[in-house]
Amino acid sequence: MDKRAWCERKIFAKEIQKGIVRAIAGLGVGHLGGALSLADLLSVLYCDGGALKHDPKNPQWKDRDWLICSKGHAGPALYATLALRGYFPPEELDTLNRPHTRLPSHCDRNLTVGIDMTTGSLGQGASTACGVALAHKMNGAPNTIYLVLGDGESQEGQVWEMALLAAQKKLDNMIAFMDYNHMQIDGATDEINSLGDVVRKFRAFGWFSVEADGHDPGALQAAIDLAKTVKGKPSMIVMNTIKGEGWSKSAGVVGSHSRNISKEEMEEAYAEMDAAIAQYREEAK
Ligand SMILES: Cc1ncc(C[n+]2csc(CCOP(=O)(O)OP(=O)(O)O)c2C)c(N)n1
Ligand SMILES: [Mg+2]
Repeated sequence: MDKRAWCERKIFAKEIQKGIVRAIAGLGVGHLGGALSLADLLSVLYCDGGALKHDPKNPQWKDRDWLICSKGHAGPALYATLALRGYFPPEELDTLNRPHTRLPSHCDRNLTVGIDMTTGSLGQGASTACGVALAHKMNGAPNTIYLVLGDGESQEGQVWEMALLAAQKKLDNMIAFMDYNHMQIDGATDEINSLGDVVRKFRAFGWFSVEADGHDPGALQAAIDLAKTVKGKPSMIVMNTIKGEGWSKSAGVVGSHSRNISKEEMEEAYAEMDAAIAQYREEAK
């Protein structure tokens, strides 16, 4: 990926992060950390010319790729992304989790245009993604099914049941990402129930599996390109990320999982994100 494309993706990721902060500050509280850590991936997938095939004007396009965010508490990250791509007006971010909103805190395919699967009960989205990928494969359909898992989420037995079946069914139309931010709701994943060498574990389950820096758009795109060349196996891209990345008060902080954001803090976070955008604009020249 050339420098310009890399910077464009970083800028789009920062815009996503600003949308996340806007939505959560609007309500006053929300799942910040695990939303911010996904911004670079969502940028690589959804930016103009990104990896995920979609059409904001035709969200139900049958040849589109799917994104199933099994860690459904990261809903604000998807909403910020979809708003930037014109699925709905950015002002709607201010309705996050309020009565009658179309943007509940956890993803709901029946409420939000552009959301492909209802998620929030950790582990379930893994199974639904596997089912959706299997159905598309049986139909010989061209779609890629992208799945996003959390690292804490991957302590769920359901994830490993899915891993068995996806390999058995040779689901090479499924590319999964683990947002390996090393933190779950109330502590470090390694201290609570370590995943160990998760790349090797997925390989042992019959998957193609690689690590990538989850904050480097070039590394993410290269891993996706590689996964797309794999035949007869599902792919797992383990993204090394920082929970709460993008704002000095939340980066690497366990308490960023779900936290309050005041209007003053929103401005602080915006200032850091705007400074990063200015720097990437400079680098892109
Ligand atoms: C089955 C289930 N158990 C518990 C929860 C409550 N819960 C929501 S988020 C979370 C922590 C998830 O950690 P991780 O997957 O690492 O997410 P991230 O760090 O990306 O926010 C928990 C325990 C849930 N949503 N579903
Ligand atoms: Mg985590």
